[in-house]
Amino acid sequence: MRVFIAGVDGYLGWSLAQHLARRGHTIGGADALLRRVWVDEMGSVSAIPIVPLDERLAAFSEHFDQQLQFFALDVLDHSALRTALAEFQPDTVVHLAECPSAPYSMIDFHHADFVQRNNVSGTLSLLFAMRDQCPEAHLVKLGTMGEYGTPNLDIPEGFFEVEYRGRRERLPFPRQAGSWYHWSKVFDSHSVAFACQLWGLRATDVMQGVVYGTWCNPDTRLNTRLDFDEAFGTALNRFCCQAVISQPLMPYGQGTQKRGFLSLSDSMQCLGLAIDNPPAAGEYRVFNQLREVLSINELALIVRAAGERCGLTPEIRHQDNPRLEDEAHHYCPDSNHLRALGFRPSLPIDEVVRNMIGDLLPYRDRIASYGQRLAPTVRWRASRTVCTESPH
Ligand code: USQ
Repeated sequence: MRVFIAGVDGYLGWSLAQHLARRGHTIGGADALLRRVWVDEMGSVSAIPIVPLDERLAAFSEHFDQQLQFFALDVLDHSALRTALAEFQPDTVVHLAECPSAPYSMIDFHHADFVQRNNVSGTLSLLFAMRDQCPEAHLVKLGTMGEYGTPNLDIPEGFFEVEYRGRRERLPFPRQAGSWYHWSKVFDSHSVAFACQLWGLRATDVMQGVVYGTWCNPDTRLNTRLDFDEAFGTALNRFCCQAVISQPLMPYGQGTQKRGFLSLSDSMQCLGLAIDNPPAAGEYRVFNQLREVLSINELALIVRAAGERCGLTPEIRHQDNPRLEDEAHHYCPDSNHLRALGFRPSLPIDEVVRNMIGDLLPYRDRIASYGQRLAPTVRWRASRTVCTESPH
């Protein structure tokens, strides 16, 4: 298949391009390289160094026997996006070109506004461009498990049956997002569902849990980034970096809050399965994409044990929770659709964590020199600064 990855330079995008190329797909992609800019704005770097895009593309063609057709564009640039899709003629479009950070969206008005415009309008731009340039293509849209929040009910995959005043209906499961970022994904879900209904587009909306893991290759130009700053580092990636530089692992609050998790390679496997098994024209389907549910305390214990096996002595130190989130709650999401398509989780989490620590240890000094970026400063209820001017 011809797969167009919007956001091909990111943590998931760069890994996905390689995963799919290895499976015989022809890859094209677009990126405005904004993730590099945002992490820089947070005063941080990727723990695993990444090379400039032209070097990435050169390595890609050497290893995968194809040129990745790259379009330097922002998906908000609607006419550039239309031209790119017209030229590439994808069978599948994977939309990863969004700002993925809850804390970044909670900094102040400008960041909340930026994240929502970037994500919500970017998705609209892509939907209209697909309608006009490749209406048969399958959209794989990255959503988030965080759209659902933590309701006191089991979480189905997108829809549930409701009975109300004697009538029954299949409705979207309620969304109760916990950050301006997560709300942007909720709006996206509604836009994608509506575009399928309106124009007969076909889409898979992937409610992905928190991803962890490195993606390293002997040819380091193929490595994907791994962030650890408070905005772009996810919990387990941050804990591994903390372990490597002997900083305490930092569960927020009681650490009893639970999330769905999956490794980067399991995420690649799941996205590959969604791509290989497209829905019918007009169908909007939702996959909950996670491997297992764990509490943040369980994560910290896994990282501590893995660190000890690697000769480190990680300590766990709870931190006042900067977020507004339930710390004691029910959490039981369904995730049967991908398993029915053949998803078989790969390595267990403790093995992945040991491998991650091994991949990160050579960069210990690099991570340590940005170690102060691990401390949370963005607070959900009171911002760290009052910015009157937008950085964007
Ligand atoms: N947490 C800690 N300590 C840390 C960092 C996080 O205890 O040092 C806690 C948070 O309070 C939260 C949980 O870990 O309860 C997850 O936080 P996170 O920063 O790993 O993930 P989150 O902000 O939820 O966002 C990440 C990705 C986002 C994706 C989402 C999936 O950045 O793009 O949508 O995971 S989900 O969480 O299922 O919504």
